[in-house]
Amino acid sequence: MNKAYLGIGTNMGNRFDNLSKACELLRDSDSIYEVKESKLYETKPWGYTEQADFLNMCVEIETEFEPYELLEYCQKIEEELHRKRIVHWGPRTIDVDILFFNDVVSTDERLLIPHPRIQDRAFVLIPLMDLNEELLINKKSIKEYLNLLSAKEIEEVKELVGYE
Ligand code: PH2
Ligand code: MG
Ligand code: MG
Repeated sequence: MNKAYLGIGTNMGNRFDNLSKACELLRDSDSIYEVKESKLYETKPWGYTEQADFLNMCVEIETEFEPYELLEYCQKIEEELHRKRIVHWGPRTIDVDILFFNDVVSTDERLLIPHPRIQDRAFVLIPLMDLNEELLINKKSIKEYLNLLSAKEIEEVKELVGYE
């Protein structure tokens, strides 16, 4: 059995529904077991900043998929939730990225694992910490990377009532 970590983000439509549906679709797969969810975070857009705030989370999954099969399944979820690719790093109903897959290193341009920008993104590091504080990138802990970043634009979502 393989263990993988996924990063999920959304900043269009009902963001909470989008995250819920993405997790439901992960659980629907016969090849994915044990979907463990992080907390949810409202985050300021990173990279391309002229867009709405995101909701972000991470999940830890156990899966029989191999990396490319998991990639295809993540893309299927994105299609299902009507993601359109318009602006690079721009607004999206859902983005499902593979962050880690066991300790696989893939340098193929279609599938880079570990995800190359985890260490720059507090919106990924913080929910990853909810799931597993022991994860390492280049032999450094995610906590060490997080100490180098500002986490002030990452707000835990505590009250879901009326949330979009
Ligand atoms: N995703 C991006 C670009 N910028 N910013 C936040 N806060 N959250 C994201 O998920 C995100 C982003 C491209 O994948
Ligand atoms: Mg993506
Ligand atoms: Mg992404």
